Amino acid sequence: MSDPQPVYLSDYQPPAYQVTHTELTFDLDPAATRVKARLQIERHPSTDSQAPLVLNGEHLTLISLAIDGSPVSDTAYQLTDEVLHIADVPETFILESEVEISPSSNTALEGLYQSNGIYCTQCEAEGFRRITYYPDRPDVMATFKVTVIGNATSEPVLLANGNPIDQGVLENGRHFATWEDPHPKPCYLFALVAGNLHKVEDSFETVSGRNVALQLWVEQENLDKTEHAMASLKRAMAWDEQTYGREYDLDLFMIVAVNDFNMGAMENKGLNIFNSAAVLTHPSTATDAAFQNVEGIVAHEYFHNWSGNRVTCRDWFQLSLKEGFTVFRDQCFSADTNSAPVKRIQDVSFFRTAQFAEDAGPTAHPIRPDHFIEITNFYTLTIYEKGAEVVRMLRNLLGWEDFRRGSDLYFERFDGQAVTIEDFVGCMAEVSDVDLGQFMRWYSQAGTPEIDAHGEYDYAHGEYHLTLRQRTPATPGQADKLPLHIPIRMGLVGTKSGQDLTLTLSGEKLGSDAVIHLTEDEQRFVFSDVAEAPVPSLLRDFSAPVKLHFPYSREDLAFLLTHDSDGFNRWDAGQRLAMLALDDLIAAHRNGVEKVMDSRVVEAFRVLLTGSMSDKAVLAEMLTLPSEAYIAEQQPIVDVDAIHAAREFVRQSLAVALRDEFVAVYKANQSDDPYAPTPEQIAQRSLKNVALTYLMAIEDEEGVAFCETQFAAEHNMTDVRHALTLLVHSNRDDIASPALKAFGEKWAHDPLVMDQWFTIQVSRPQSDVLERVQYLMQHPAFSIKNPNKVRALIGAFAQNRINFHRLDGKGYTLLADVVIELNRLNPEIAARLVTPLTRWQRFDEERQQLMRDELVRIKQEPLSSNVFEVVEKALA
Ligand code: B3K
Ligand code: ZN
Repeated sequence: MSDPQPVYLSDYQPPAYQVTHTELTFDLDPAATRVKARLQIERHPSTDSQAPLVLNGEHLTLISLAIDGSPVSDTAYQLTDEVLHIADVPETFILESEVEISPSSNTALEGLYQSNGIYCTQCEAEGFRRITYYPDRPDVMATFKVTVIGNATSEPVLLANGNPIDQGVLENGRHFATWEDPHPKPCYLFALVAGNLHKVEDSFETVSGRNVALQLWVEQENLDKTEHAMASLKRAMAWDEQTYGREYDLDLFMIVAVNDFNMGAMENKGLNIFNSAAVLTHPSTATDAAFQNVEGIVAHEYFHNWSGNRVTCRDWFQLSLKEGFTVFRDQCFSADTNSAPVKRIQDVSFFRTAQFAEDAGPTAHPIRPDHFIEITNFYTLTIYEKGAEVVRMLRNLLGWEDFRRGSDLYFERFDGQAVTIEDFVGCMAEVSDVDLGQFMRWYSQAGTPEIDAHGEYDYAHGEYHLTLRQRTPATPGQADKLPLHIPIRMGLVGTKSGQDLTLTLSGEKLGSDAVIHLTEDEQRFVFSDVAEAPVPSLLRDFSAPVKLHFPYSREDLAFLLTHDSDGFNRWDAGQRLAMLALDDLIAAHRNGVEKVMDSRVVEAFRVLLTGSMSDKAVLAEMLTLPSEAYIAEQQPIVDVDAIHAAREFVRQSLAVALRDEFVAVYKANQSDDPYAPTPEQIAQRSLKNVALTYLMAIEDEEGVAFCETQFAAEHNMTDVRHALTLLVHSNRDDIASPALKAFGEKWAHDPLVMDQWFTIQVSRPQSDVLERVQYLMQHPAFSIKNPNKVRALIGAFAQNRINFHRLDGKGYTLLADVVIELNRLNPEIAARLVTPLTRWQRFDEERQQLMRDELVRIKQEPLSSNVFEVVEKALA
């Protein structure tokens, strides 16, 4: 067998044949579902009349094939494992086919499969080809009419995209429903659901006064977990009308929750299918983070109705066109609905940890890749989150009003079309007259740009000289990089006044907070009329997805921590200050020298804890130390043990020095109010639980008692889970073991809570974790076929840095074993799971060798194209 081959953006050709209308009939059966397709097909005017019709199709058994009512003879077509080739077809015709598929044996969860007995589909990116023979590409857009036939008892509910137009009873206990979607769509947005589902219903009146029925379909036992998702949906619908002028375009919008799903959710037209983890919430089963995640994902999928569905991607290289824009939209929605600074801090914190790591590793790729082997591998942090950062930069470069005009133009001009990133950016340039030529490089250059900044205050002339130098490191296949257009929002904070000074650049007054544009490799900015020595506050609100280095002293950082007018940079100053202390401690640990806590960090924390900061949510973030993963990203070679030891030392030192303050904060933020996922309550819980985390760093007796009480009170899952986690991660097994057991028994029936139960155990620092993972893989609640379980147990273990990276290599072996098994069952999940091993270059030689050995072992297997592509890059 030859290795899978890449496809190239430069090879793009418009489709030779368009499907203008698609009719499908599904006769459902677990192992032998019959799918009849009736496609109206037209040859593209520029296509040669001899051009064959080539349709994608995988894992299909062809039963029959006819053109305009006449069977296609065996010699007139060719069939491979991947395509159906018909040599001679008319200019316009009806193609009818019938195939058989087996949803019950579909463990890849792409195409039509069964989850807990419920039939459901996942077609993005290339899953529709597992349903019927079709030109499975996003630039083929058709109207759809779909009939679903199922068993009336086991599949009382039969759903598809669009509006229901017919239903009825058939013989042998069967029944049917017919659905019609009037909006032409690519087949990746096709959806079908059938099973024993129950609905919660609501409605939304659109801005133009139309009534839209909203339905949330779940299994019966989950009916009490839908309220938050429904409320989030309504908020998202209203927000998109108010913010982007976008109204919903069908009379019905449905969301279905299923347990087995590769990603979070899918934006199928009018029929979103969700991973149950991304939709179900209840105060007793879901944490605040889960509530916020659900709100964000419900909104994200809804927003796709315009950014993705009405206007879609020409080809999969343009994936970020819909994903980057839609992530940006959902981020803004969540910021408007909750605490804006906290949303930004959390997003950036995650971005700088995970996307920076991706951009620095062997699978680094541009926001618009120029080739891929398996598109499923490109649903990445780069396409999604870096894509969103680039859209955010556009919004900031144009200002909101022009950006909104550009977005209006984009939606109007390209409605019903499949387009490119140039089309989107072109609209933005057209309405604003901003030259975005150089800016386009963000889409084609991979890697995280690094900016070295230096500043000097010239007392004699009252000037501040700021020099910025940019470089983007080489990434696989891209050795040389060109300078990017980097907008840097900044201020100069006067060290005497503590205020932002007015920025005057080349005689022009820019105000006290302004954006400067770095476009060259190196640029010098001279600010005049600077009356006092300032500390620069650079990259405010993380105005560009870059690493910015400035030689701040610890005094500078302590000053910015309390004086910067930009909330994000106040937080970032705290992170930088903590990082400087952590660097010293990591070095001390490596050199076997006694660790000494930097008193400036202690004092900064004391100021925070006892000061008058009113935003508890931001305060909780400011009191949170950089994660081990983030610290690792800052080190040239990752020393997992030194990082863990240094961070623990800081946590314990702060807890010892500020014990009484933490106790006071904990007590002051207790509440018996009934749970609500409001920003105020979430802020209070975060702050309380951060304080408790410090107290448990020293296993303070009062802290242990707080944990026990908080766990036993069962007030809400945020508090219960946090208390249980702290106990399980402490050395108080006497209390933790019975608590863990009780929790596991109480929630044995709830898969989403059992996911949490798995994660809590396998992320503890104690060295027995590997054995625990092996043991829990045999637990009845675990299944390797369920992606949520794999993420909760194996994925979480691979994030447990000191245990996954144990020096005997057993952590790596365990992960590789699971990857090998999953490669056969679910290649998409297998390829994601292998990621931690691909980062081997970042570690010491001994670990590098162990990790590479496991990658080589995986490579020797007969691999799916998904895992092949990732492992091949990792070993290149
Ligand atoms: N568009 C989907 C992605 C599904 C792809 C899975 N292979 C989810 C989202 O971004 O909304
Ligand atoms: Zn999306």
